[in-house]
Amino acid sequence: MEIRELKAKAIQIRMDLLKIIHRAKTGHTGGSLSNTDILTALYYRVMKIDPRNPKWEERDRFIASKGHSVESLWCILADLGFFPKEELGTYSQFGTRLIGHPNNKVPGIEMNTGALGHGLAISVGMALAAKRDGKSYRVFCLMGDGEQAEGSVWEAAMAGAHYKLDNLVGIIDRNRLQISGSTEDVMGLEPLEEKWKAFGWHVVSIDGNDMASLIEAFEAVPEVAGKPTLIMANTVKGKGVSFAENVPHWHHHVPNDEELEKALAELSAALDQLKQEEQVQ
Ligand SMILES: Cc1ncc(C[n+]2csc(CCOP(=O)(O)OP(=O)(O)O)c2C)c(N)n1
Ligand SMILES: [Mg+2]
Repeated sequence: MEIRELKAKAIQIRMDLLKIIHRAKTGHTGGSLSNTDILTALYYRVMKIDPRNPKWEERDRFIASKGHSVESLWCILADLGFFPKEELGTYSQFGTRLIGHPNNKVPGIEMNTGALGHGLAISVGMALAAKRDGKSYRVFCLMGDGEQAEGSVWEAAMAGAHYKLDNLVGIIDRNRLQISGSTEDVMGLEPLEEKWKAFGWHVVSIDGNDMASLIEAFEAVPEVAGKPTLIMANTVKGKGVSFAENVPHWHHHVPNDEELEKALAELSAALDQLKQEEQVQ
């Protein structure tokens, strides 16, 4: 997909995820909106995947370490045909596969995640397995910035550099908020990029809601042979919905009827704007 198509797709995914959260009356709205552009870039352009063959051995792997923001992922997997789109209506209902965190009973999900701090260690193992098996697949692991307070992240970071895993890409959704407020108030992280560099990673810092920057950063991997890459994706929590942006309680606030209507109107206006820009070009 081209950049303009990816931008439109990300808006569509934001609309879909708001609808499923509203219907289920539960979800992690802010973090799903902040990582939508990252996931859209990966799933519609960067990763080698085959929705008709989810267990294809050569596939790139994605680990959603910040598993709570699963709604954008469910909407993307459904849109790509990993499972029927109608199933999205069962999200968080009794007996569904589409629960509030990634569940490996769903095609396209590699690993059950949701307890923060585990995804990177799993990703290190997968990337090491690829090297040892002589395979060319890459492993992409999306972490939260609040998640960086977990010590296990740093053990995995050390191992990733030790084993020279240049097929491993860590992405931090650096939206500067976690569940209870600013990351810097809850557990100061800065200087975060320097910490990753000190742990032996190649660090790239970008606007994580800008599609062109995401594609450029992902397509440059591996920029440094023998080093894992860390993409610091500077994002806005709640991105795309003006009244949710940077508002801590939208971490798991569920839009009411009025908020949903307003949010969908804003997003469809953004879609119209994109179309107009295309016509001008
Ligand atoms: C081990 C663990 N402790 C606590 C939680 C509860 N929890 C869910 S989301 C969250 C905040 C995560 O913040 P961040 O990583 O910044 O994610 P984002 O801002 O992208 O939503 C917490 C503490 C959890 N899922 N796992
Ligand atoms: Mg955060």
